[in-house]
Amino acid sequence: MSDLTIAKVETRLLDVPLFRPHGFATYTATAQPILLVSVTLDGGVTGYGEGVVPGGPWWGGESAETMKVIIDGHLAPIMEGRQVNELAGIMADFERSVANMRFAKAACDVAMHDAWARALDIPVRDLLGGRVRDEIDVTWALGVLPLDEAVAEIEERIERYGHKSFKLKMGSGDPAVDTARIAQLAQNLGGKVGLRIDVNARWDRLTALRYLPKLAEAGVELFEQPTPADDLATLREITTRIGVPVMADESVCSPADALAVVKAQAADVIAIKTTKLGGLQESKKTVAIAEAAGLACHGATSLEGPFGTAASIHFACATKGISFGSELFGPMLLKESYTTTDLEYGDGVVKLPEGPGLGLEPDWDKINHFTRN
Ligand code: MUC
Ligand code: MG
Repeated sequence: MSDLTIAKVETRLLDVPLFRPHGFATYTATAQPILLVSVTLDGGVTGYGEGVVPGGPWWGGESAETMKVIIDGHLAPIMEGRQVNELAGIMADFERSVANMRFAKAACDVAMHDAWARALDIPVRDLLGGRVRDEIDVTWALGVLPLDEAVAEIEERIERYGHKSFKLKMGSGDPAVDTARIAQLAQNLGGKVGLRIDVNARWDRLTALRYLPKLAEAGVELFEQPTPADDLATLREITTRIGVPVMADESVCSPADALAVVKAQAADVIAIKTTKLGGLQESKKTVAIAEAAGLACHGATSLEGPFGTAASIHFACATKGISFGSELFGPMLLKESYTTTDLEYGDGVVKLPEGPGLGLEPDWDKINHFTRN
């Protein structure tokens, strides 16, 4: 077995254009900043992770730039010189030295899983408990778009990739106008596909209680984080009063947050982003808590590129509790990717990439092209 000593940790900022702008509640992304983290072992093997947030610091406060500072200055020195199969010990040492910063820790956690699995010549899924599934449903997300553009994109995505459900971003404009747009879209689609909404925590209680029932009437099948993360009482009120399943996203950024949501009976589904939760091990703990309480978990995305998305696919393919499909579409939103092979999307699913580690190899020409000077 090759030497598992971590020889060096490197980071580089990439700016990867999207094929179209992606409008969130308070930010519109036209490119995705991605911090590519490389962990190289003495044995010569290199593993990759991605420091990614959905577009920028509006979502949770971290950004690719803050992650570079934290990893270069504080997390890399903890990793270098250690054995990569001390991963749990390294992650514990992260906690002693750096509070929070879970997106940054997740990038390191994934890169170490990739390096370790490659050194053992096994897929990352085997380090996470082994095979549960080989593919997972993929919901496609539309940013805030005018009705006709939304219908056209949905029809095109159904045709090309067979998506069976779609997530629609809300929260950026007048709630009445936003709600009418989504209700009309639901009517135009006539139940052909599932429609979900994500307000990214930007509606207050009264707005949510006023407009979510209209979206329920229109047939929306899931409300993702309609109201602020810390207000679990309102999330519970929405969950119990309106009857449409509620998914907690911003409310759950750690296993402890998941326990709080369970105790408050505040949601039916938890969005499992391996990024916001601080990596694959922390995500396993979070799913275990949700599963024990009968909550479903969804393989969620922070719009990662290929390496980060592959890590979440390996996670979902090794975790029975990811029982509510996924939205692991990140690489499809990029105008171009930066690995020598692409993840395989089709018939509404994405497949687990074959091969050791994450199953993808870097395309250094593309990476150099996207690297920020
Ligand atoms: C989020 O909050 O869900 C996931 C898909 C999308 O369009 O936004 C991200 C972040
Ligand atoms: Mg969300």
